[in-house]
Amino acid sequence: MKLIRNYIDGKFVPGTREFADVNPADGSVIAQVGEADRNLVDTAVHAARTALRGEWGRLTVRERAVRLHKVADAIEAKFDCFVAAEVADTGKPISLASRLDVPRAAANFRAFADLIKTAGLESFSTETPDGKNALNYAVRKPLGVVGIITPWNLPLLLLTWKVAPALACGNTVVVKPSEETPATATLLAEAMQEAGIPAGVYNVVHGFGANSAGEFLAQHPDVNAVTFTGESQTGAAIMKTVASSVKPVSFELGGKNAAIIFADCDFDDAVHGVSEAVFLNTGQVCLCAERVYVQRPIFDRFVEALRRKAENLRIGSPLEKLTELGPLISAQHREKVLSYYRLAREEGAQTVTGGGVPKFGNALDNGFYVQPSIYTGLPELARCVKEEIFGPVCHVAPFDAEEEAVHMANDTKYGLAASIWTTNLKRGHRVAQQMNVGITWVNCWFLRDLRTPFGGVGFSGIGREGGMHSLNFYSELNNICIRL
Ligand code: NAD
Ligand code: 6OH
Repeated sequence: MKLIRNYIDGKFVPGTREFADVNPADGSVIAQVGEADRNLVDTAVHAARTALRGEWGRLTVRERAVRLHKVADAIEAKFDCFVAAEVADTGKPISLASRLDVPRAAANFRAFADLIKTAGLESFSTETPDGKNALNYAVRKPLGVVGIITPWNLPLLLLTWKVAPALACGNTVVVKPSEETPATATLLAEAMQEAGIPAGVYNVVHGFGANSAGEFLAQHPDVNAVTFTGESQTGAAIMKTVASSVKPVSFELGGKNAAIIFADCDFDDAVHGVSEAVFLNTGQVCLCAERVYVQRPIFDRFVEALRRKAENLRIGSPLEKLTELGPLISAQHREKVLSYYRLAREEGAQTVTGGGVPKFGNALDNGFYVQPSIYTGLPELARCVKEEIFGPVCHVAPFDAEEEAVHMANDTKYGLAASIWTTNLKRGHRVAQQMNVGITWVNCWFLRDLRTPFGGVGFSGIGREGGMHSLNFYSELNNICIRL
């Protein structure tokens, strides 16, 4: 059986215990994973700290950028290995991993390599009391050792979204990928070696959250900052863990995102876009829409068109090129999603489609599949309308007036993303500007430009990453004031 190892100080090391890496498409064990105990996490943090003072710390910005481009080259050279590993770990369709996850991983390194070379900083000419001048300018320094804790839904994409800017700013990192999807973080270590990233700059520790590698990393006194993507409750736990050492945190957390569809939308475009927003990656994207609000004149037609989309999605083996919908990540997560399917009915919803588990008559029946599901008829206070489900499911509700849609969309403790579908651009701007979220799309969804601010409000996160926002999180500014 294959062993997925930790990567510490440039070496692949087994753990002190092992746990199973399960393929969600058929429940088979694909590898054992070496779990890092507190000592191994400590060794990784120590290696990362030591590497700050070595060759890595002496590279110029331009030299760092060249190495990061080499990491992207190495990812592209191993494209098929990364895709295969990501598909086996997550069960996502091979077409999705090939067009989204792996290309984005390479793009993350290229984007931040290019940005750090051109990023400027403010300077101010300041009048002194004696009528002369002082010059203020800031210099950018690495934070030091950054702890990076990531989830299972877009494992490599979300890991590299943080590793790339952290390295671009000159930090060293210790990453703790999700226990559900450990493979690509270790594979990335091979790419780092090939790209000439010095030992200790990129370290991987495998394990779980509480009382395991995740918590040991967040607690470690020599970790200078923690960046985390995952559930809001986990964010709260990590915040508690780091509070006593006053570490900066960046949190990209959960969502209960709304899509608002106006009667004047381009109907087919909106149906297609909302279907993607609900079902992509089996609904396991933090940006997915689980609340769909449709203006009354097109409500019935829209629900019917979305139903047809859901029923025509090709569910099946992630390895089939044409598969559009894979399984959920785990048996436990499937139980959670199915419990919401049951709850929706208990709360009085009408099932438009789905609500159960598909049958294949082959090994996929041992996988963690659910049917894509659409519900209507719930009151806005229903738990299924308020709580993040993180599956291929949405509730569709009608609205009459624009203000009503804005109110319902904003009536949530989350605030990650929203999408608005209208051909009236004035309305698009007006509604978008009223959304209490970090990211609003008009007539599109998950259209990403890596320079833009990314993050959420309320339970959806703290801070923004992306472009200069990432550089500002992953560096400390030292302002220098010189009396001239
Ligand atoms: P999760 O919070 O369960 O786990 C994420 C990571 O945190 C894992 O590596 C886990 O081992 C670790 N962890 C868990 N408890 C910990 C602790 N006490 N201390 C330190 N580390 C700990 O999240 P998940 O189930 O892997 O991912 C799904 C969730 O992530 C959803 O809520 C989704 O909305 C959210 N998410 C948000 C974004 C975003 O950008 N806002 C992106 C992707 C996923
Ligand atoms: C959440 O599941 C998806 C997050 C996406 C990004 O962070 C990104 O940079 O595209």
